[in-house]
Amino acid sequence: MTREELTAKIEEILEQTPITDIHTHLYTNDFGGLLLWGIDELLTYHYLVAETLRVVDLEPAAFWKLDKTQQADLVWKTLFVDRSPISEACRGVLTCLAKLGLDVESRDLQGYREYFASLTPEQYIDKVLELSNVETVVMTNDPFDPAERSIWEQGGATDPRFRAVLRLDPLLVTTPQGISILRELGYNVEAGLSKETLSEVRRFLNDWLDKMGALYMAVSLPPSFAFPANNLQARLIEHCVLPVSRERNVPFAMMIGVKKLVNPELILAGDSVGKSCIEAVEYLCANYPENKFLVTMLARENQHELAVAARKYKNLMLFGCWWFLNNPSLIEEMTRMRTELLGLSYLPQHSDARVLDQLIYKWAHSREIIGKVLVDKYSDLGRTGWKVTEAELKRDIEALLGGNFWRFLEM
Ligand code: FIX
Ligand code: ZN
Repeated sequence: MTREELTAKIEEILEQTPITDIHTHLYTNDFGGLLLWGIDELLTYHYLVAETLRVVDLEPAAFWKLDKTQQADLVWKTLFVDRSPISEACRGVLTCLAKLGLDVESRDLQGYREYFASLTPEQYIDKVLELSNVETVVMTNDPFDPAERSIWEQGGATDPRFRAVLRLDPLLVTTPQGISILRELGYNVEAGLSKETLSEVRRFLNDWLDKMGALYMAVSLPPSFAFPANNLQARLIEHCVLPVSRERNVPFAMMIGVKKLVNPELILAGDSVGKSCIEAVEYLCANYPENKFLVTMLARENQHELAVAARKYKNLMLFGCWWFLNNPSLIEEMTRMRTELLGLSYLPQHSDARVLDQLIYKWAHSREIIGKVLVDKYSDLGRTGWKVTEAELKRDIEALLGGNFWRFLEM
């Protein structure tokens, strides 16, 4: 194959291969208003709120007093009209509109709103999954949130295209609050983490893994995350999460490196990033070989050592270009490095979509970059005389876009 033929074939296969998006903040329509979609939600995504509040003459508190439409109007004027929408999060909004067949050149925000108003959530879910070719949307589900919990207690997610994840931040990061909620839910727990409490926490994990049919357990951890450690978090991980994870053969996902609320006024947009300690990941993978760990780290500085760690432990599956890394320059850098170090045994991307429409742009942008890297890598292969077949390209790309995840779950 010539480079041009290889490029066309790789791009075609990337487009045609259905994706499993292993980490999102999306919901099925069963969850009502928790499922965010449409232009006003796209424009008020916390990435764009941060970019707006950097340049607009308005205090965050005043911004939050605006209603959703007013917030979206301000973001649109500030980032799209008064300035060119050149950031990745701005461009993403326009990619969504373009892929939906709307006239981006018109800059007609009202017209865009009328389009979305003409759709039902069910219609739009079908449209977005078709346009993005995302076959499975893996959610982030929080039983500590009363609004979400009540939906699960009435039957939960009923759309098989969406799968659940048991998210544990209130228990593992803000432990006192998590323990008090478990007590309210009828679990016999107390702050001191007695043997009885640890047993009851395991019962809670099993109850909710069952209720949700969750694919894995997950937590977001600060740069200071250490393991082993003499603290509540380590005790709960060691005596509750890891045993249940092992017994049920479900991975434990650690998303490491978030500095929460460095600017609290920005609320969701107020989190930042810090370099984390790879030794905690290495210790867990080495000392709990029967456990499986999905890991993504938020600092660019952690990416090389995480990829090297993945070479050492088959029970470590690294995934995604998370949050502040989900930008073309860093996605390309990370995907090249990971392919060179790990071949095809990793998961290059997840969307982290909070707004349904974002599946369209986050995957369109990532496919383009992953394709660029793969063309170079298979071209390098070709120069040795190795001729990769179309079937092999399909096999390899299927692995990267989700197959590795499902096989890791089965491992
Ligand atoms: O902890 C997480 O799942 C993070 O992805 C979110 O808290 C974060 O706000 C986000 O959506 C980043 O893309
Ligand atoms: Zn997330």
